[in-house]
Amino acid sequence: TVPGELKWAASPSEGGWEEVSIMDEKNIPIRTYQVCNVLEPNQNNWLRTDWIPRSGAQRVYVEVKFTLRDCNSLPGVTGTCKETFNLYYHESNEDRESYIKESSFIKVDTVAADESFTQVDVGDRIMKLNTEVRDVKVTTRKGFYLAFQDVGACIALVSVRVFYKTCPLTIRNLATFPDTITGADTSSLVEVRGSCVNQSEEREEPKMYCGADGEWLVPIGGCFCSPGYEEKGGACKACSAGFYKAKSSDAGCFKCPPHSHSVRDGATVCDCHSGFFRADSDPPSMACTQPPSAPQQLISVVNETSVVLEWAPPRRLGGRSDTNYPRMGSGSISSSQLCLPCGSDVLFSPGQTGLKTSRVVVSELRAHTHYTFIVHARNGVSQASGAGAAQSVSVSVTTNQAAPSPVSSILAIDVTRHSLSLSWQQPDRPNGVILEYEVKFYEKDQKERSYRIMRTFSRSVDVTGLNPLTVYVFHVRARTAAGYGEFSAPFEFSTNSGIHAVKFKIIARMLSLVFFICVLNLHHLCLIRRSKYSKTKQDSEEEKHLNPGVKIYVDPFTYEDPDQAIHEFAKEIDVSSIHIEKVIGMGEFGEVCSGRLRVQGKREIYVAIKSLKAGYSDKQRRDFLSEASIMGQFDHPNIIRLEGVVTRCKPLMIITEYMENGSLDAFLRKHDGQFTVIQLVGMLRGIASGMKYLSDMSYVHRDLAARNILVNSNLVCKVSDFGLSRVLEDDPEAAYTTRVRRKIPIRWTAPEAITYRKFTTASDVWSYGIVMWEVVSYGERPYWDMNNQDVIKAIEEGYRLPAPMDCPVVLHQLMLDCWERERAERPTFSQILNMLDKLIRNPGTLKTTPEERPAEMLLV
Ligand code: ACK
Repeated sequence: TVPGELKWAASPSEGGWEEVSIMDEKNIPIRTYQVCNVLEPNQNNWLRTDWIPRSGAQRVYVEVKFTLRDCNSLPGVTGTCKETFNLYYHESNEDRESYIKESSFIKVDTVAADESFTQVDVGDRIMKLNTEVRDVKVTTRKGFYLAFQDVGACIALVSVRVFYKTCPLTIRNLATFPDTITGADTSSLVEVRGSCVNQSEEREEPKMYCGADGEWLVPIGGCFCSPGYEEKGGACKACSAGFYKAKSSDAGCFKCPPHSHSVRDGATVCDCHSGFFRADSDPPSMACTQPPSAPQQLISVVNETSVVLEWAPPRRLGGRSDTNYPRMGSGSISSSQLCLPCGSDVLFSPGQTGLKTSRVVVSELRAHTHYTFIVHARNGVSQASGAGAAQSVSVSVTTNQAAPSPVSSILAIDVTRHSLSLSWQQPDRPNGVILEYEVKFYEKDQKERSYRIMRTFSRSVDVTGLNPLTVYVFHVRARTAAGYGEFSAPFEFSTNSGIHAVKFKIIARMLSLVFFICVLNLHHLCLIRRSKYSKTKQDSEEEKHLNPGVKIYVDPFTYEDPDQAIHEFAKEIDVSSIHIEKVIGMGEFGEVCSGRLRVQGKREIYVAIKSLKAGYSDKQRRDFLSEASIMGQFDHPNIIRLEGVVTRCKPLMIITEYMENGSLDAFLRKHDGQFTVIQLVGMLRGIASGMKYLSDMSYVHRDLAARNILVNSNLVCKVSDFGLSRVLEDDPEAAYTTRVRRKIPIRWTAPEAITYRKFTTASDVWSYGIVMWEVVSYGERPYWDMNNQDVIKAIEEGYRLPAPMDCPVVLHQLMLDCWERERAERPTFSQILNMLDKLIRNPGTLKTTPEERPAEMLLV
């Protein structure tokens, strides 16, 4: 198409390639380059094109059209005539290179003619045109030159076309892929990322590959039309009015659901008609709905201090199924005619909020009080609609008179051989003025077959004329104008043998003195923190009085003959009076069974029987019986009682009172969360009382833990598991410490006992603190699954167990006091007992739980 001369560089410039105009078959003049030196040998004629920019292409195609004479048709050319030419290329950034060495060119191919002709017969307009295409990789420079080398042929170059291939712009899966130049190699695939068409968003990265021949391959991923748009003919078009599309993944536009509309194109959600609403959680496909009308026919039935409320569901549910009664509003009217909230002690069953049913029992209301109850109906759109009072209904009632609630705990403040002095707190809900208390009691062994009743106006009573060393069961109930309330749960107390009568009297006197001082100096005592466990005047006075009469525990191992010790402290029982019933566990020395014991002249009682398995050594026999020798020296309601031993025949047995609820840790785990704080404190009080008794006798337990406390059917806790060598040998919790080859129950043991075996009553107090934690956490394992070494390290670094869930602050503080590093700083069991009694007398102090409990252990 070039109008003038192409002026490609030819070498030699004369006698080689020449630019010649000829007529093509349609008689149109065309330009050609020709060479035809077939008669001369050693031809080397070069023709070079102008510089061709590659324009980003990596592989170019060269299409050559040419004619070529058949050597056979030319006479006298044998040996010199050729029928091929060579195609070369040279890459270059220079667009006007004047001279390029022949050796700089790289050969593409030797090109031969598919068709040759014998005669040039332009007059007949017959031309046999050859078309040959070759491709070549050009990646190193901005462009290239092509060259044609003739070595003695008769050729006319008619056209040279140079091109590259692209995969053309296309849209696939709502993604546009641009016009893309193919790769450098014939096998190469060019990875191309598509871009989402207008009003669409990526579903998964859109990708395709451009193949070497300009074909798109393997489409992956694609796009979705955006909310409010749907696909039409490869593009995204807006939803028309009355339709919506909420999510890009939705298949298309949907008609607006009932009670809603869309006025503009491209709606993503339809608006609710006026008076209709949609809850936040309602899907856009859901019809718009309305709040419910008020509940209907609210009726109330008063039963003493309870009210049963019942109502019918609202007439209109608003097209929804999630109507509920979110909160029972309620208030009581006091004498001042002001409506006050009910308070947290009123019970709503099944609940006060989020009710699905239409019946509620409200109990624990005050007697003779006017109450108003409001029942609200709500559904998912109540909040959105802003509707309030229209959806509620109320009723007013007045409660009746009611009997007082039961007395929650009874304390023995003085115990003698023949009498017990008891005291108790007013019931939590007196429901009126208490006119008198009735005390019912009986010997435990007699059950309720014969009992006595005493009445008193005060909250204490002296019960006299009792048998010594006998367990009595007490129940107390209160009377108001509305009649008697229910009896309290049973509380057991034992008269003593007389030996400790003096001591009990003194303790009682001390307790009342302490109580009197407490009342007088309550505000003063509140200020005392750390110093509260320092020895008070009363304590030292108590010691002065008590010490002379206190029995001291005798170590059975000081006896040369162990049998002498056993017969001094334990009663020999005739095996025929024991009736074994079943095996209840395994001890270190053999089975533990339950059974009955009938001693002449006494009633049959339930007992636990520990036996020594056959094949024992002398040492095992002595260790086994040492427990009985120790236990036999104790006589306290919170220490497991020894009934006797069988040593005269085999197997050897130790008979103790039977504790129906087994060990405390397992018992608490079984009844997780089922006790009131007062009941838990009651258990702790029992253990503290038993431990005080042991410490008064100078006995150091060394293995105080919930697993070594037994519980009877009245929830009375008793300290068990005595012994010396066995104390730490048979406890599965006991581990060897690194410094001493002795087993120690690490998690329960005070640091000084772990480090240098300093076992004292103060180390028992540390263990008692751990027992407190076990009790309040219902048998949780202290320090959870930390290993023993980490526990020792943590304690050394000052960490202490945090308050268990719902643990009153005072109880946790008491635990922390038990875990004072300095053992002299820890409270005595006597002080612990006093503290717990005080808490039981003032249950209000047990209600306070900290605002936020730390999740981690405390640093003290
Ligand atoms: O957890 P438990 O039920 O309580 O299982 C152990 C088992 O025997 C092995 O010591 C139980 N046990 C021990 N002494 C008594 C007892 N005096 N009354 C009832 N159970 C007892 C203990």
